[in-house]
Amino acid sequence: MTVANSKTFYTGCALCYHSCGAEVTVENGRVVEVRGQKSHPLNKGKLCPKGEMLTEHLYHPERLKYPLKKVGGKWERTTWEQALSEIAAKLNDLKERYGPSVIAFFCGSIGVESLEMVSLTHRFRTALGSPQFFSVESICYRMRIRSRQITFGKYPVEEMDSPLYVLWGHNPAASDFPLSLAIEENLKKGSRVIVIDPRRIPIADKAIMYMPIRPGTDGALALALINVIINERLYDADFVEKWTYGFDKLVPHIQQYTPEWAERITWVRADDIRTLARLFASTKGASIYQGTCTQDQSANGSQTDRAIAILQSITGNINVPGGWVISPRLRLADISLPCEEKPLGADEYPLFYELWGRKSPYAVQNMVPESIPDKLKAFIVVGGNPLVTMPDSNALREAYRKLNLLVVYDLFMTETAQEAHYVLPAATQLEYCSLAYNYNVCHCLPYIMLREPAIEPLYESKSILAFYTELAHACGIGDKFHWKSDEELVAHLIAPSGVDFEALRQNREGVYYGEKSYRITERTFATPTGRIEIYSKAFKDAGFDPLPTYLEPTKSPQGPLWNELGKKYPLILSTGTRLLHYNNSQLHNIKALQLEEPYPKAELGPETAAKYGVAHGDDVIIETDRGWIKMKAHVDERIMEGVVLVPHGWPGEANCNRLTDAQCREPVMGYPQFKGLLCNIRKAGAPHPACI
Ligand SMILES: Nc1nc2c(c(=O)[nH]1)N[C@H]1C(S)=C(S)[C@@H](COP(=O)(O)OP(=O)(O)OC[C@H]3O[C@@H](n4cnc5c(=O)[nH]c(N)nc54)[C@H](O)[C@@H]3O)O[C@H]1N2
Ligand SMILES: Nc1nc2c(c(=O)[nH]1)N[C@H]1C(S)=C(S)[C@@H](COP(=O)(O)OP(=O)(O)OC[C@H]3O[C@@H](n4cnc5c(=O)[nH]c(N)nc54)[C@H](O)[C@@H]3O)O[C@H]1N2
Ligand code: SF4
Ligand SMILES: [Mo]
Repeated sequence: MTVANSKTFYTGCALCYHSCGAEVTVENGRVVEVRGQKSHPLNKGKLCPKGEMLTEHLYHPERLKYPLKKVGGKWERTTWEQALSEIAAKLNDLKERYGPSVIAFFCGSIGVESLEMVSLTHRFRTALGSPQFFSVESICYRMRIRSRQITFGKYPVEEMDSPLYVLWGHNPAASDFPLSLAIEENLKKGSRVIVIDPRRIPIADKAIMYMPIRPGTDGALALALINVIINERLYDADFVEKWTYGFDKLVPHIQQYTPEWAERITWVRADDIRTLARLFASTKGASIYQGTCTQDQSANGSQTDRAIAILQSITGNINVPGGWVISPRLRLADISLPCEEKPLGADEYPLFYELWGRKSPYAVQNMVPESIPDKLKAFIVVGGNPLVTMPDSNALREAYRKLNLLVVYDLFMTETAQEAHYVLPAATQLEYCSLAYNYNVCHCLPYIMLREPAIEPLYESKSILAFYTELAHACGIGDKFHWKSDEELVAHLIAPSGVDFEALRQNREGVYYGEKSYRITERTFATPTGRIEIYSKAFKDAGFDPLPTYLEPTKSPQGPLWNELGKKYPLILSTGTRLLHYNNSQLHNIKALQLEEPYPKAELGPETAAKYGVAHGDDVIIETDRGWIKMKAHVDERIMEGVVLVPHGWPGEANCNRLTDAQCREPVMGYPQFKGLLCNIRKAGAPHPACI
């Protein structure tokens, strides 16, 4: 039976950054069904368990319905007009008294992956005159983009279809639904998989090699692989000769990093390292999938990213089918206004800030706790939940409590929102027009589509354009926000790309904005030498080793603080393994997903569990020198002994960022060390190890 006023809308699912295509049926003004879009190249008609909950998420009873203001520690309902005029008065007062740079912004992963949210945040912040844009960019993925830009002058990404997938700290079955679908298909056609992970993830059972590795030490493994490939002459000599710079310097430098040296650090057997090097180097089109954030969040992050880029390069696996490919760029309008001041961290982490004269707008999140209240006095948080997801939640919460103004614009009353002075209800991306683009993490699919507005904004929620436009008017800078509708804004943003807004409106299921090409020319690598820079002058000029090196995690059995911490915190901790049913701190309030993943689990091996008096299913306390959390023990022989793995994003006593440390940083780009820390574990209620 067809319903008279039933209509289908096309959209990119915005529950995580993959933006899978979705078809949404609306009847009588209400979304009644959501399906995977069959024609979408990423998800081919399927949705992951999170995407299947789009309707539940949209109509969740806990959605924020109207603006709230905290009065005497309690929430009171207010109007948009009242809230925005009070917020504007505070912003203008702070700006007048201390200058605009005390006003900071935070965009979470939803914030930065939504083109409109990130663009308008930059517009608003620069209209005020503030350089302080904090976001997940200074803890996730941007480091790898940066390290590849430094090496290639561009940003090559892994292909979806490869004859050899090296899953190196990456578990697509949990975190990368489109890639997981592609691997499944390609395994049937003869592709092979190698897994490097402290946990024998399910796909490792189908792999030709599985290598458990001590968390935080991947850089040492990468260096030893380069050593073997060079010394056994397994590299692609023609490619190296023609397209790389500095190989002659790499050869003597890499001699110190033997497989035996790496075995002592990584706990991977030297013979296995040799076997892996041979397998990798002998497969044309092999590709390393290095974990979307795994390698970035370790002490050696940028150097590991560079070493992995060098592995792809010396084996000639750049711009070949299956390997890493430089994808056509989507040119978009930059609507930020000129802002001369530097963001926080620009002086401390210059390579993160500036490359070859081009400046980045990203402030360094790890510096926030120490910068409030002297340097930062107000935060506007959009599409993020920093008090759960950013390093050192206890320190960050204490710092946020000293802010003169905290505004949160979100869908739900998050832990961050609970600390705010004002909470404003956001509309989801089913409620207004926006652009869905598979830009960076897309494995080379130059594909875009509109997110058609399926329904009007619910309750008193507003789109990001309406929020910033009205706030700008209240602040007296409304003339900088002239877009009359969400459609007009998208048309403006997309104009430089060559894809016409009308064409997007007509091709409702999406369009390719460019063609993939494997050609390499003299202009492919936009580095100062015009080649792939194995030897990086940019690193040297910033005071770092121009050839890849290894740095041990700050808190580890071989690190500088072992003598101080090792006795009390003898186990290795890695935080943030992804859960299929949640996205970071999101979706934990959806009943059907709670049934799948009812409680937070700390994963550890049976010998480790026995040694510390812990049984499967026990409530356990995990503790570091920064704090403690409570989870349930998940004892599994698939976990490397001596290691504890915990997910992030759980609220309250299970928030693993109570264990992490904003001072424990990667030296080049200032990222947090989330992988490779030190902890202890005990059954809840058992005496503290220090008391035994
Ligand atoms: N220890 C540890 N911590 C980690 C990690 C780790 O591996 N280990 N991983 C880190 C990484 S890689 C990342 S990217 C971060 C993620 O950190 P965040 O981005 O802070 O985390 P999310 O939970 O994704 O927060 C997104 C917020 O946006 C809201 N939201 C969703 N849709 C909309 C919308 O349309 N409009 C608005 N206004 N809001 C919306 C959600 O309700 C949610 O509150 O977590 C980091 N934290
Ligand atoms: N379902 C779901 N999908 C998500 C997210 C989510 O929360 N839920 N978050 C999104 C975000 S913001 C991001 S950045 C990505 C994250 O994506 P990834 O960083 O790729 O995270 P995972 O896929 O969990 O893979 C991490 C794997 O690395 C292993 N591991 C832990 N420490 C180490 C280590 O030091 N070395 C090595 N080699 N392996 C290690 C873990 O056991 C785990 O299997 O996922 C995104 N997709
Ligand atoms: S992976 Fe799942 S949550 Fe992410 S966009 Fe695709 S369907 Fe949505
Ligand atoms: Mo991330």
